Amino acid sequence: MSKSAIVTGITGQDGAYLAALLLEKGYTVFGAYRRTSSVNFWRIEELGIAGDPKLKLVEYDLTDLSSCIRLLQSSEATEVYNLAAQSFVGVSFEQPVTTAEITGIGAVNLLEAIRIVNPAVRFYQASTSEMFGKVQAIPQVESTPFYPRSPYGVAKLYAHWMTVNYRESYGIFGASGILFNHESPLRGREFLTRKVSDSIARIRLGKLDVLELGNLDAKRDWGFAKEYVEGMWRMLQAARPDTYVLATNRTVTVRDFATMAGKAVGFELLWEGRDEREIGIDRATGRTLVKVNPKFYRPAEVDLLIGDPEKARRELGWEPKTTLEELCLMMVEADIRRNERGFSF
Ligand code: NDP
Ligand code: GDR
Repeated sequence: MSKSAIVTGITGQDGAYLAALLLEKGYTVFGAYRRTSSVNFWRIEELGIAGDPKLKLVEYDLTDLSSCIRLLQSSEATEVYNLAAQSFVGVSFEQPVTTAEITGIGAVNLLEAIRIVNPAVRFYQASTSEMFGKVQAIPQVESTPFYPRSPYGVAKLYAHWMTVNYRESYGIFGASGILFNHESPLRGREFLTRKVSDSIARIRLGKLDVLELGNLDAKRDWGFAKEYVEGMWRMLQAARPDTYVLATNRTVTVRDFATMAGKAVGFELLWEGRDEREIGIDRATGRTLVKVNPKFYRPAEVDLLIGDPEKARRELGWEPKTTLEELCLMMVEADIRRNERGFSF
């Protein structure tokens, strides 16, 4: 029998890659999106799956339990991947309540819908390395204590524990993937890597003067999103529901990522000054290409993330393949092409 799955957050980066993967595997995919005056499907269009007859786009409201119940009833899906969230850490400080409702309670609405409609449905929760927050161990693994540092991280931690709780209380197959940052040409432009790749492309094309960033010292473990969604799927095919870290086990500063992106288009960035006065200068021309703007600082920062995906490697056979250099080049090249044709997402 052909399988079917619900993917919430179908309009986001991971939703698009996961839908493509599931379609490739023969699934019928119910891509759930929220009602807005103009829905944006540019990512599934870029992947060429928007018109696939096995991709059914369905409107729902994640914050409304009855809507989640109807989503489960009408689709008769056997797997649910909960990727929808207010996912931008910076915004969560400005909108903590909305973030809690979508990113935290939203997951519980789906878990409740599963419990009511069909407890045999397998559930994937998109958990995050932001739950580790203030570093308690290096590298971070599944047993590392959590210490979230943003309303987003706190909301995700609630959803994570509710997933574990539904697993233990009701025997629901609830898997939680603690995914470290994963990026791609489909990343939203508000996130660091895509902001950098898009801005560096525009500087190279003469469409932007300077790239303004916040904390250059933050360190992140960045992988390729397309590989991470494969890990999500594997978690739901496992014999038992569990919690897994997906990461690359390499960490790089924001500054070094910007240097890498500059190199992809022939800039050699040299860094001068400190803190708010730090700038990145192109060696050949002496031109300032990167500046710090404190408006991009966060009230509380996660300084260092690096994850060890050994458990996922051992139990799921999952491992990352694309290097950060390859990923960075892929993103900058995509943004050069997009900017040349005036594409603005
Ligand atoms: P995106 O920000 O690209 O996508 C988020 C999705 O959530 C979008 O489809 C968005 O829809 C949807 N959404 C936002 N608010 C609502 C709402 N009120 N109701 C319904 N849907 C809503 O995130 P990613 O694809 O990068 O990430 C997928 C998931 O994984 C998220 O939960 C994220 O928090 C988590 N995660 C991501 C990591 C990463 O590095 N990318 C790492 C770890 C976890 P719309 O287009 O309408 O805004
Ligand atoms: P993050 O991603 O907060 O790790 O959350 P983001 O790309 O926003 O920030 C990464 C790091 O870069 C620093 N930074 C800046 N960030 C942005 N966005 N813009 C800037 O100008 C800038 N300058 C410096 C940040 O302070 C931070 O340290 C992402 C999201 O996808 C979450 O949903 C997910 O859970 C985590 O990754 C894992």
